[in-house]
Amino acid sequence: MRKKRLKAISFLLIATLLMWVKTYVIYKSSFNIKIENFMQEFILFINPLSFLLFIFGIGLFLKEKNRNRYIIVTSFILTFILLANIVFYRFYSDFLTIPVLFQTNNMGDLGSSITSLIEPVDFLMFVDIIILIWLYKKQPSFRTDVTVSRKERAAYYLFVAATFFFNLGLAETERPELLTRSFDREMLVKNISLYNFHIYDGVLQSKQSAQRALADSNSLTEIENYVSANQTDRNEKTFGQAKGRNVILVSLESTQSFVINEKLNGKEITPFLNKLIKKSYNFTNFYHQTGQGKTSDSEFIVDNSLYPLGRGAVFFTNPSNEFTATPELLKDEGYHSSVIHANNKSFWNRDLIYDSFGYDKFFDIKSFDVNEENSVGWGLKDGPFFEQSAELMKSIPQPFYTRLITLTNHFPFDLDEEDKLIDEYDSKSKTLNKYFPTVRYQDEALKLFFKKMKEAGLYDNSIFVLYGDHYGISENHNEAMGQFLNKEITPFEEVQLQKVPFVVHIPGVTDQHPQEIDTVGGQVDIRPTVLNLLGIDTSKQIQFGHDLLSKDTNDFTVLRDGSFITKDSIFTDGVCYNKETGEPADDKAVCQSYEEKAKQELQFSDQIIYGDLLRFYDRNSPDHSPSKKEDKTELKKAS
Ligand code: GP9
Ligand code: MN
Repeated sequence: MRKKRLKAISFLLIATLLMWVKTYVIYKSSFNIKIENFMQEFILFINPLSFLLFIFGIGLFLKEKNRNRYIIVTSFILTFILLANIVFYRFYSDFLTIPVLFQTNNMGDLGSSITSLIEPVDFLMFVDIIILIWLYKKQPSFRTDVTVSRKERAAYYLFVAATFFFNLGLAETERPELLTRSFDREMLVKNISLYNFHIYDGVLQSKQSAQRALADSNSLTEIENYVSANQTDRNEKTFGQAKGRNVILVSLESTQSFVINEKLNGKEITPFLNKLIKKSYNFTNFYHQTGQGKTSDSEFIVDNSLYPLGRGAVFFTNPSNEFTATPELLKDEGYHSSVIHANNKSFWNRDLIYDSFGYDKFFDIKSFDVNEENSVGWGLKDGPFFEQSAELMKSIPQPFYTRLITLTNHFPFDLDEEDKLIDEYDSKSKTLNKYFPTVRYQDEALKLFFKKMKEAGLYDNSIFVLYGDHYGISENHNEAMGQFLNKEITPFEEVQLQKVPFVVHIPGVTDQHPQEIDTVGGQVDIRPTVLNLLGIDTSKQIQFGHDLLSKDTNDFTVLRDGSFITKDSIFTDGVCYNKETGEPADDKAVCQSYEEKAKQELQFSDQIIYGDLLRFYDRNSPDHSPSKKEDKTELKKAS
């Protein structure tokens, strides 16, 4: 009896086993998946199983005769998907995604060389299918032609589900928030398999396409009206103050404002920054506005002056949207644009979205000399990163706009002994304790960077824009944070802790006339503030930011969770606080007028992203005519 049952699925199990082994062999031989410990290797090994059992198991619903054919055809299709990924990987060292398949220019590059990318050994991939066909034809005893009952099918799929959740559970412990936060393709393949990654990608894609399909040019009218009604006048005194200079933005990893001008055991945590802000425009009421996309969200905000999404990372959900990012605006002024970051180019999908933003160049990990000695935690240490970046920057055509993204001050804040310039803090939170030495290290690296910029002759003709990308210490560490700051971390304080540094240093200008600016602002304001300093008018842009140097101040910023900050109040979790006392406000009206505005802005921004609405906006045509823009998109597609 049992033998008969097993016989019912023997062909299916053989096919699964062959495909499982094949997938693992391909993982190891054709892709460059970094494995750091045994658990990761184990997850990689088991991850194809649940999907393969699932897909082959569909055969159990088919008539006996068709079942075997289905299994062979499925093996063939899966092999083809593997092969497509292998070939694509050879060219791009990346996995296939649906947007990539439709990126005609990418595929164009690949199309011509596709034959040269296929190697003779690839045909070995079909060996297991030949075995399957041989078994099917010559070994009837292996054929699956016994009827399977409903109960048996249910039991089978229960097992499949158990396998899947076992895999996902392990993956989640190895990489928390894998599906919602960490969107690196390599990470997904490593944890949930190449097959499930494609399904995941497909779900993202269809969700997004539906919203895009429903949008038309009218969807933008209301937003356009809102944006132009909310303009602030520019400050004529600062407008153009840095005209024609190189723009060097530095994203300070996980750096919050509370470390600035603060000491630990009598030692400054950021001695260099503390000095620099005295020779700069220093914005003291400035907040990060990131969501789950963390660093990538901050990049999105800074380059577009739009809000990130409430769920997921724009970098992953909408990489092929039409954007009017800063590189595109600066191109009109003759600027070269680049990003410098020592990580895999596909991390956060950067390689794809930077193309959409119009970047000329991405100096990724391949541009750097990275080895055991100069790495810690997430990779290349900030010191050597800045040093090597300075070298790279010498070769960029001027004027340039470049964004450098630091890495060392990243959770779990690991640091080599020799780089620890201050003590760890002493509290119950290991995370907070370790945070201070890495912030201190980053500060030292910044000092080195400025020195190198001077040596490279790039200091005087540049403008330096430094900002914190997002929080480093989450609310899970409130108790320890309270101990450090010597106050209880209430929801009101929690919002205040979302403040990050924003410093604009203009050699020859701000060192003569530094200024502390307490206007309430957020990352969306970076672009209009910086571009106005360059003397570039952004009032025609669809953007939510304002020039924080403007006299006609706005004093309002909304965080991605809907909390907002104004001159006098803070609104969070439905409570309106008086900024001065930190107590719930007696007069709710101080928040009420802003509540609608906060919701509205986030909603408008979401609509722009999900609907890909900027494809209907032509900043260069006098009436921003949507129809012309549509033509432009069509033209682009056709060429
Ligand atoms: C990775 C780095 C960190 O390249 O930017 O990303 P995060 O985890 O901070 O979003
Ligand atoms: Mn970050």
